[in-house]
Amino acid sequence: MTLTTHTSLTKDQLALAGVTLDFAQEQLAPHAVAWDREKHFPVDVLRRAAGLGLGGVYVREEHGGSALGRADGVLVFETLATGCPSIAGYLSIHNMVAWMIDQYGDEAQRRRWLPALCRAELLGSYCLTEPGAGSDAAALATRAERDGDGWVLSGVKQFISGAGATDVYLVMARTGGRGPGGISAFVVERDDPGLSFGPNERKMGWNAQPTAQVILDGVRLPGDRLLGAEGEGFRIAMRGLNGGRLGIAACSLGGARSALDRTLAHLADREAFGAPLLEAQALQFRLADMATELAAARALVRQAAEAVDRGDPAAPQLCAMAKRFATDTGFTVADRALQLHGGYGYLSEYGIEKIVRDLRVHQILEGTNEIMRLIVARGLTEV
Ligand code: FAD
Ligand code: 2MC
Repeated sequence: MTLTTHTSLTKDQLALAGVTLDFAQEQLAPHAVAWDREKHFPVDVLRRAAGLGLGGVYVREEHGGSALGRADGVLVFETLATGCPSIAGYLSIHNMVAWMIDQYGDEAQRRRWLPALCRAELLGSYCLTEPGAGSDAAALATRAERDGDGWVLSGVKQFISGAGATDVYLVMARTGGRGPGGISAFVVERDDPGLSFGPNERKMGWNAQPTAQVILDGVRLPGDRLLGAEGEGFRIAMRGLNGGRLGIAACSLGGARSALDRTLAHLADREAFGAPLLEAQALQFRLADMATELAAARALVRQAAEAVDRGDPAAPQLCAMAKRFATDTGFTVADRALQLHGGYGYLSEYGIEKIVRDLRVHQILEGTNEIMRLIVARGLTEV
């Protein structure tokens, strides 16, 4: 890991990265290929990660969280993703949900859900996308109608990570008129009558976690399931995504870093034309570019994380820049690593093709990279 070592970390951050790296290498990496093949969602391992404080990374300590900032968080998720980007990606989403409840919930809501989410006894899912509203999230059609003191929710959420295996569903639904101002956020529990799930989607990567529709068929909720104020749901959802996009960006860095490290080892070991392939300068230059591009992406991710931590108004744009750049770079680096493995890169057992498949979706989810460009461009032209 010499080429990719961070140089400006505090002692605490180095210790955090060390613990997380051990966990990733011991508890995730040895099983990642099998979980992908068997489509196994390792809830027991998520609970062990929570034992290290990774179930409530950004949640305040009084509710069982680790109270870390985003600059720490990106380090955690990059390091975890060296073991398995899919599991690290799910844990990032779980932490987005926990952060939203901590940030926008009242005291009773925080007490009700956060301690168990921090221990990963309860797992979270984030439900924004619908069959008819993906990039244009403010066009969502799921309705929440008032019913006495409570609400009745009806609609379908599409592509929900963890759906069916998780317990706490943070659902954005329309309580008012068209557009972002008519949306509110609700906490739905797995056992709420009227909630059901579509089949686990068959997909290219991210196979170590389920993806399914969440179907709300007249789900009746008491009034205390509304998170934040009525009409605030879209802004809550977007603020959650600022941090979530950093988590996904960091997972791309971790997956690519692992692919690069494996490539170094493979080329040192593999001989052709009478010498180890690592001695070929053409390949060394390729590795140098991969390391350089990852370092640049990491710097952008850290810069955006620090902007979130200090409440910089430009943080949404910086998060979008970082997500776009790091997920594109991560995918390209992983794909080049596959090429440098020759035919072995294409075999499942080497784990490289799995990283490529996992990182591909990071360019799509939590806002496609086209939408990231839209956010950055709006920031440039809105002066
Ligand atoms: P569309 O919005 O239909 O876009 C299609 C294409 O058009 C894309 O290339 C897009 O970039 C482009 N496009 C759209 N609008 C513009 C524009 N204005 N300018 C330029 N290009 C544009 N969602 C959740 O809410 N929760 C989850 O847990 C979750 N997990 C996911 C897990 C997986 C494995 C996947 C694949 C998706 C997940 N998603 C989740 C959904 C994901 O966020 C959406 O797929 C994504 O936001 C894109 O929406 P869409 O698929 O409807 O594409
Ligand atoms: N941070 C903070 N606030 C934000 C924000 C952000 N990133 N983005 C929008 N807002 C606010 C914005 O400031 C505005 O507030 P106000 O009414 O106070 O002025 C409000 O939200 C409405 O925003 P816009 O007017 O920009 O809304 P518009 O509909 O034009 O566009 C867009 C919003 C395209 C940026 C948004 O729909 C978007 O991000 N789309 C992508 C959807 C997405 O990321 N989905 C991910 C699903 S989750 C997932 O994939 C997982 C794997 C979990």
